[in-house]
Amino acid sequence: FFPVRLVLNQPPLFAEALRPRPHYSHKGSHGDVRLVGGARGMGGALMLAGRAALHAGAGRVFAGFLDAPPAYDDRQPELMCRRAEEMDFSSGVAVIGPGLGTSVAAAESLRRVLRSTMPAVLDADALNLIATDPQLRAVLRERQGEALLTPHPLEAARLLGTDTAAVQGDRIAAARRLAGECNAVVILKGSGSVIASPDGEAAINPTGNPALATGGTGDVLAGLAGALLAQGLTSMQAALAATWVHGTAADELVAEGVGPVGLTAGELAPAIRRAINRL
Ligand code: NPW
Ligand code: AMP
Ligand code: MG
Repeated sequence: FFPVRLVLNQPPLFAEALRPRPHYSHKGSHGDVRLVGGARGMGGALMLAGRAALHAGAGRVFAGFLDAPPAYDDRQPELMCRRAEEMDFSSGVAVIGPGLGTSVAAAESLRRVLRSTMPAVLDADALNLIATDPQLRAVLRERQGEALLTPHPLEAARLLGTDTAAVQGDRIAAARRLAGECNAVVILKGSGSVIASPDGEAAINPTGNPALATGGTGDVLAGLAGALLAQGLTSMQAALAATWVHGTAADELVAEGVGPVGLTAGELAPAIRRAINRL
């Protein structure tokens, strides 16, 4: 048994990767994020992820809906909405899972993303699909592009073939095992999120609070992580930065009286933007 690195997640680990924008940069310089999810009744998950990606600095954000797409998002018309089948996975960064559901069409979109070489954030139902389909899991293990998995404890348990209590009993071991088995960076979410890489490095995140224990905050994290990947961070840098910024946004909102009771996931996006611009 060899010692593996375990550190506290702090800005010096990732802040330098978020370099100042060159004066001559344009939207093409800051990356395309291609989101897939939003099955019937869960379109909001995709919009939350999309708003977070825009507020985290992505150049362009496309939202591919499993359900019929809206013509545009009234509260965030910068989002480009279309059907999941119409999404182009030849460039940019994919974020798949928020409100995706587990239909045959959802699995087909996931297969397309996994077979592409784009860096990809896999969240929510993308993880649930991988947990039940050994073929998809094999495609994930062997894929060329970088992958970042963002399970909450139950999603991690489904992937590991165990239960939530076992995952929570040793969160660091669970995150490391998942990273190794899937050959991907993992954020095991929850109080004190654990970030783990396939080579055994791990970090514990000190930011965040129970105001985040409400629907949609994980969808926000997925969009935020995708935007950081699109701006050139590696999957480990993006995981560290996204987790820290997401928690800091919630901590600052609580300090301002927006929570802990009643903070809504959609309110995180402007606070995420503030936290990133201060780094
Ligand atoms: P329990 O209750 O303890 O056994 P699911 P989901 C556990 C979309 N959404 N610590 C806990 O289990 C998502 O994107 C859409 C410990 C909890 O009950 C997905 O596609 C929204 N346990 C889909 O809905 C907004 C923890 O996991 C269970 C834990 C289903 O996703 C909401 C829930 O897991 C939502 O994001 C922790 N920190 N965190 C929208 N507006 O469209 C979670 N658990 O059954 O996988 O359901 O996460 O809600
Ligand atoms: P999800 O369950 O996918 O919606 O993700 C929930 C998000 O909120 C994750 O980023 C969790 O780490 C975060 N979160 C939930 N509960 C807490 C808590 N008690 N303390 C800190 N972060 C939390
Ligand atoms: Mg979630």
